[in-house]
Amino acid sequence: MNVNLIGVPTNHGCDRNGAQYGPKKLREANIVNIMKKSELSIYDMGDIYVEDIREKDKFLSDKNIKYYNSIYNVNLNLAHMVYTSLNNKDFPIIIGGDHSIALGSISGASSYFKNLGVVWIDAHGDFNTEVISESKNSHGMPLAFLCGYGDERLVNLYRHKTKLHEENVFHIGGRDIDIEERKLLDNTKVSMYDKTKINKLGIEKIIHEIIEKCKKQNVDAIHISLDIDFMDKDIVKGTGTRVSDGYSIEDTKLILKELINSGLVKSMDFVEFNPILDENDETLNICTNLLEYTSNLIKKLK
Ligand code: 5AB
Ligand code: MN
Ligand code: MN
Ligand code: MN
Repeated sequence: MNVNLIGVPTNHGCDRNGAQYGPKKLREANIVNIMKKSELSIYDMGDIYVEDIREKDKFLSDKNIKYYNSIYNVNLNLAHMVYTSLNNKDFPIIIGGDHSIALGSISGASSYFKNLGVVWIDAHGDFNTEVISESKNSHGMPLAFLCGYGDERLVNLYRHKTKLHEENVFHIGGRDIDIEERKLLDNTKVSMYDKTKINKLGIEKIIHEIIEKCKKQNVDAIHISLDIDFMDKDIVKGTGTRVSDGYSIEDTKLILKELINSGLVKSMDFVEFNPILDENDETLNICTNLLEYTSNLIKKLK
């Protein structure tokens, strides 16, 4: 199996300096060679091009979304890159950048697979539309667009259709969801595994339940979208929207292990690392450790 690393150096979805340096920082920390230790073939496909835009121009598009044109273009190119990688029978790992890029990666994956499942691991819902979002930051919106809510051009990005069936979407770790966002989510068939459910069932059981549902619903592949703010705010200093009462590195690894060992996972996002906010490379080391762990899991599949 070949893994394709795809960098997406953008902070246009979070409007906060630093997230755009995630791919560069990880490469400088030798991420490619670290992942190669697993004896997987890792190909660094480089970065998706992200335009330089002055802050004062962020609302230039007259849309209710900051840096709209850049968000559109980056995600469109990323969608094609991910589609091409999957079409080549490779495993794309998309390195952010903020979480707005999951719109592109999942648009690509859902164009390649007939019935894609998504596991969204995140402290936030990422289910705002441009209408209900207070921040107008699109990293809080991608899952809504992918389920067919919000800006028409983004909903129809890459292929003219809604990308995901709600019953194939599984959200884990949500603990900071906006009021209107919550109302919207409550009217969907998205499965939410929050603190109460996680405490009651435990992570292993939850993942088994997700995999069973995916199989029953004839899901042909799972995409993991991992926002590192799933972990507790004291663990990951190097991310822009930290939330307390979160999860550990071990919890994150357990999710990755149970999901990837199912053999259903075919692509993954790794997002929201912000090197500027990091302290003593602590979050950098967590990221390299999690990515190394992921490569070892993928390697063992063969
Ligand atoms: B992240 C907030 N809900 O919409 C918003 O980190 C935060 O990709 C979004 O999960 C956080 O601005 C987006 C308040
Ligand atoms: Mn997110
Ligand atoms: Mn988040
Ligand atoms: Mn964030």
